[in-house]
Amino acid sequence: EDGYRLWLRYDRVTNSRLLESYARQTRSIALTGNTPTMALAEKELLTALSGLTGRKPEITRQQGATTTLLIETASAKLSKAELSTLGDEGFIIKTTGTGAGQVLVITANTDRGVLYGVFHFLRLLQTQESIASLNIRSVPRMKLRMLNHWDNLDRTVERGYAGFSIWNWHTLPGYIDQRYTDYARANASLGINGTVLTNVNANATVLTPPYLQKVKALADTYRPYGIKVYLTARFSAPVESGQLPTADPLDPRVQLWWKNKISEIYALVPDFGGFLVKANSEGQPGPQDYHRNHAEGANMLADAIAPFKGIVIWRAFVYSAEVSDDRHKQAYNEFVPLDGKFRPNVLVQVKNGAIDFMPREPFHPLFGAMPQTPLLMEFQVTQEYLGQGTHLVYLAPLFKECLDSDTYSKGKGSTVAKVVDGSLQGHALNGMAGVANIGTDINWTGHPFGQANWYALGRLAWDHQLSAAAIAEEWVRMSYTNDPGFVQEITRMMLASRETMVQYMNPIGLHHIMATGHHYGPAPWIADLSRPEWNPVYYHRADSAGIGFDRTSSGSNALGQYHPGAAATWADPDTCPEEYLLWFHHLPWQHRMKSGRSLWNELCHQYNQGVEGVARMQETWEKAGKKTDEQRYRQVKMLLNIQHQEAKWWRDACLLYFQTFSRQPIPAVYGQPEHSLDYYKTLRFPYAPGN
Ligand code: BDP
Repeated sequence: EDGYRLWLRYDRVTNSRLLESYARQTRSIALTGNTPTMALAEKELLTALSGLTGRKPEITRQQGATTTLLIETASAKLSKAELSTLGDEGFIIKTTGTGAGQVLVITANTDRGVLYGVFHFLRLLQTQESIASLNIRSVPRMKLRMLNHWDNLDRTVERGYAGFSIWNWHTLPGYIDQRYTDYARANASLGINGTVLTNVNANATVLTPPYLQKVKALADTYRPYGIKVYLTARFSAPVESGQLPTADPLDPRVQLWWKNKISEIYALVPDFGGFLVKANSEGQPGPQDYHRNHAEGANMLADAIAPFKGIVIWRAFVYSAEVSDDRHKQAYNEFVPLDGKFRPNVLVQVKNGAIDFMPREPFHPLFGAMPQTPLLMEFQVTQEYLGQGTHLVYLAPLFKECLDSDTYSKGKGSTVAKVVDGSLQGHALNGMAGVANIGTDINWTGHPFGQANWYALGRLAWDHQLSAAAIAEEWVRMSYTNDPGFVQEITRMMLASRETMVQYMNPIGLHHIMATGHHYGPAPWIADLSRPEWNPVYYHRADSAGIGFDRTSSGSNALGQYHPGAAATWADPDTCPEEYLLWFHHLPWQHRMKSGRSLWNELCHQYNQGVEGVARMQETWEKAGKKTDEQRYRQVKMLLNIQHQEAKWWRDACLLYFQTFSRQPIPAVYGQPEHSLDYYKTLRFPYAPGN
């Protein structure tokens, strides 16, 4: 078990009663339609059922008297009314007829919908559900369900911890690696329907004719899986590859250049999805270089791509050198005034929080604050600030926490999920993206449990109402075993893992105290970087009086960017949930916490809880892990050892450093630091990955 098969392992069903029922229901399959997508559905069924039941199913083109499973688009077995609610991606799996005439039908309005239905059906078998009498209707809650790859053309991956980019641009378009199709298949199994192939820190080379041939080869490969290809557009491309003197979006030569470029792309890739743009952020070029705003930049591209039905996804992660008093406020300040100014084919892509994919952040204040603009959610699946490649951290609880947060923008219940699925403001264009954690490692994601985060992102983009627990359980059953004890223990371990990580890295609302550049490990002491907001000290603000960032009206007033319904409880340290306390408040070391402990003692407590949490994960894995294969058992065991060491490192380095301000002892009940603060300060990792 090297992990390559992901959650599509299709090993033999061990429960004999279910095995028999599955074999009976799939004995005679009729699959009509001969599109490439239907061929994929057929192939998947053959592979899966051969594995799951041990018998190669018979698949015919026409329904006959003996058909037990019917797979077709717009099946006449269902009423027009039933089909009409499915859109072009939803599906129905329904038991029809009775007795000998009983047939299970998988249908949808399109072959893509059918493929999704087939994967759902196979998931039922993989997770040992009864299929005796089914009536399932599933329609994705979001239109754009995307992966963003921060992959460079030289195959390095920004913030990638699983090897190199899966795309070998050098051997494209001639060579289509098996991985390209396996990747598409895994995504299709989750309903992911878009992929941005290139890094947001973009390279204009991808827009040159030879590279567009390579893009075409990938788009052709992905099309049958229902996956559209997108590219990042470097805003200065007209200068770099078009030899124009300017990239000013209002300059007619620039507009013409993009128009021609876009026509060139669509001639090769008729269903090209569109562009993702990072502009005027962290040194990337953008419209502000020409004194134009984000809307003017986005609209120029949007106008050029509109005739082809393409879209522009413009990122709100703006982060320029001229920061205000609080980086937290920058995106809101720049984007809210532009609400209503974007073309209809523009979405603004917003990270879940205002700082940057921290272990815990309150939701981004832009959600709910731009009612006229579709906002696309951006989560980070790759674990840049979340333990990178070595920590077991299941991210669905983080995703859910954000999606379930209430923006109050249209009254109570205006959740972030309703903003991004378009239902709150009636946006037909809507969606969710995850920064991918995929690379050339044999198991795709480096850490075997990293796969669960890819899985969770896809499942939540399809249906954000699924619970983190349900998704974890599915994944465990499919990726490991249906053994009830194993499923229960490992699901529990996964669900607790995110909180544990928060505790040993960034408890009580602390944030951005990791090392500079590679972001690996703790370095809350860093204070000498040229831009203030690059320094951890900017974020924790520890001093002899206390610790935390005052974002109330007496401080930066970032709180003022939230609807009062959300902000009111955060504004008062007595009502603010303690998980956000130091995010919004600077409090004295003696501040009394709900536990009765002082803030300092609570900090010690939380860091220790985090370390103990990892020790519990080790115990769980030790017991339950024996029920799995040797290879992954050993891998996860070693990784948990590293995680435990690193949790202690975080605890000790942070507490020793904060102690220089609190001037109080670490209570004896807790683990004491193994080394001095100076030791931790001198640690260097010149080849830490991902930057
Ligand atoms: C930060 C990463 C950086 C990305 C940036 C972004 O450290 O590598 O380029 O986000 O999202 O988290 O643009």
